[in-house]
Amino acid sequence: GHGLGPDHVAWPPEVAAHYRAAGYWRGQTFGALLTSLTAAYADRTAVVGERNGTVSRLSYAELDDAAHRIAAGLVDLGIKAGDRVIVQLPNIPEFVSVIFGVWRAGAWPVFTLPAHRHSELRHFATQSEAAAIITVDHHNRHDHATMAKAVAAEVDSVRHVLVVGSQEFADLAATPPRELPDPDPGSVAFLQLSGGSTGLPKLIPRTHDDYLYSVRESARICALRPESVYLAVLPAAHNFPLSSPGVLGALHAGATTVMSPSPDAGTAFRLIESEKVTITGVVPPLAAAWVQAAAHTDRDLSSLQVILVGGAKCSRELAERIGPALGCQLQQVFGMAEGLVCYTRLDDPEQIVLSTQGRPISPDDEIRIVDPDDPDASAEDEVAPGEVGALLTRGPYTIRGYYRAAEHNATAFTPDGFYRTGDLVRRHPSGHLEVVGRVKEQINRGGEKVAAEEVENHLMAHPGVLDAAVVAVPDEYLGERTCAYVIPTEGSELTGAELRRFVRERGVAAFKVPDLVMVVDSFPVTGVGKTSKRELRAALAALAKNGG
Ligand code: J2J
Repeated sequence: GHGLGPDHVAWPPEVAAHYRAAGYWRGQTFGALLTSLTAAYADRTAVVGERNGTVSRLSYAELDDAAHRIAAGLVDLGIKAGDRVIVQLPNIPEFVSVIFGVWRAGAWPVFTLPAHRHSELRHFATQSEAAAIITVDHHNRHDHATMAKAVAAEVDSVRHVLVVGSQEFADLAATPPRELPDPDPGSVAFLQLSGGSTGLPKLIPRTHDDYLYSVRESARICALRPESVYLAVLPAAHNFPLSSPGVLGALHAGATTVMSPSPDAGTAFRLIESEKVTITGVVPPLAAAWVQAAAHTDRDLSSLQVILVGGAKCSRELAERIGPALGCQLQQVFGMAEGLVCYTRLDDPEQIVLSTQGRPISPDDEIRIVDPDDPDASAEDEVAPGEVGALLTRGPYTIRGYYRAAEHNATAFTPDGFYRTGDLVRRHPSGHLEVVGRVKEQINRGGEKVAAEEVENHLMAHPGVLDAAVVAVPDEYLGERTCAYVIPTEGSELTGAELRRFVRERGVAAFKVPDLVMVVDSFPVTGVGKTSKRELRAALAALAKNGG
């Protein structure tokens, strides 16, 4: 690799040379991509969306112009190449013009979710030493502008808070466009967020070269064409709706992206009908909700050809119902913001589509399935073919290390650069992977990832909590929910409601607030004296069986 700097772990130079020679890394930046798309598709619609009830449509030429102006405005503000810019925007058309504007300024978007709250935003700003935050005034009754300003007051590096919809932002977005230097395509383009399993969420550095490879191949694998219409229902900043094939895959194909302001079936079905949506991507609980809603909708969903389902395991039962209920083809996707993305292919046999989570994008995605009981297992410790093991991966769009996280990288990656995904998988003879569980201390709450330790730390900040352990509890709708076991300090009277309020008020995304709280005297321990989360989960299962 080159030019990644001391905050990054680059691919070894000979590996990077191979990825270039193989044509995976093509030396194009996001800004240059938009320029070439605009030359090819100028008058076609790039983005459709609503803000405060007003529908807008941006052609490729208009998007290109908006991104040029935002870039010039950011540079005039003092944003420099390599500066980090936190982007916290809902699914509005400006999401797309803003991220391309930041890219053209040579800066790096830091992709936070609208659900993130004060303590998370402050952590991302601190960890990335962000120069600016771009947000909206209000979204879902939360005051994002005030939150961003509070973070700016606490974190020295943050010099600007830009609020889309304000006069100040309108003025910035009206800056006369000018050509700006194109960054090195091998350099970092943005920071994505990790689902995490330890303390605080890690930042994931993705380069123009590596990400555009996954976007280009995703668009091809999902058969996107200029006539396609992609509906973004999940928050666009998440890796799945961003790139699998997502907003960027749709743009790459010259297609149209429709930004859905909400994931609910009512809104999505209305947009599928009115915009003649051909493809979308959802998490399993949403797919289940849509399957139910489709049984009694008056909307015409016949334009829909493909629905991608991923982010969490799609059960066989649900997989079987999706196609018939929505009148389209199911495509399973198993991906991660760190890199590796697997898809079932559109011409795969039905049995494979229903029972696996797909196979990797690239012939150079290296897959090793290793001893699940050894957290230090190396790539050589492979299980027998067809057996379940822990998934390690390395490849042309999988990071070799988190941003500014040397200590964590030492365990999250093998010494030879394989990423320990923490997922338990089995490989079918066809090369397709079936996800059967995980070894990481994470709860997958319907696709939203909760790091057990992060929530435990919030709970332990409560003066009445002596110790806390957060585990997953099976849930019919979400697949899993979170349960916090807490041991009170002597004499303290803890209630679940009080602890949930406490965690929420510390400023975290609502999906991280424990769904269940169990106040106990002690935790079961393992042979080596560690809290046995396995036994805590078993205790919950036994409770559920005995009717709670
Ligand atoms: C089981 N577990 C899955 C699946 C992800 C496309 C799609 C999803 C993500 C994503 C993504 C799963 N079945 N089909 O980035 O580009 C769990 C695994 C994985 C973790 C990654 C994309 N699809 N998972 O979900 O970074 O545990 O990315 O390691 O949020 O989600 O989470 P995240």
